[in-house]
Amino acid sequence: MKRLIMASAIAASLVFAAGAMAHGDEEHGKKEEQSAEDHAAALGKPGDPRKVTRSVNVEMNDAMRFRPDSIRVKRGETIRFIVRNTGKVKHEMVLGTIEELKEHAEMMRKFPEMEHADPNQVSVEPGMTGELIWRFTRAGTFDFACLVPGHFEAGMVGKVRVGR
Ligand SMILES: [Cu+2]
Repeated sequence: MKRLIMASAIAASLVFAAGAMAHGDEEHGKKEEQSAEDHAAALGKPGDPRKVTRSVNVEMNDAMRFRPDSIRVKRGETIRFIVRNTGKVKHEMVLGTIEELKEHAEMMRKFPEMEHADPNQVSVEPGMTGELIWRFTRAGTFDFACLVPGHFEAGMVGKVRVGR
């Protein structure tokens, strides 16, 4: 049942994202760009591993912090986040808008054993390193967070600033 709930939530967000992508990135007015920023597709799309332009190292720790917690990229860059968990509990890095992350954190609190594997997130066991490849197609400030129950609430969040 829990899986079902999450599966349909993911399906809904995928449909949403696919619709936004079909519009294309380039030739649209500011208005649409603004409204697109309200959901996941606003921050880009899963990156092609063959087209990575830069790697960024990120550490996650049991102080409930990302290091760095502020990352700058250029619009159009495909970033390989190399995410190392130096703590003793599992952590994860999930890209999204702060509203989505809040909603997702709420769901994780209700269903703490929920596992998920979306292209905008990577879960990393203690002492391990994971990777997340993302292409940032829009300028703006986006967020990332650890959605292991309690971590988001403890301030395990960061920002990606995408410049033109
Ligand atoms: Cu965490």
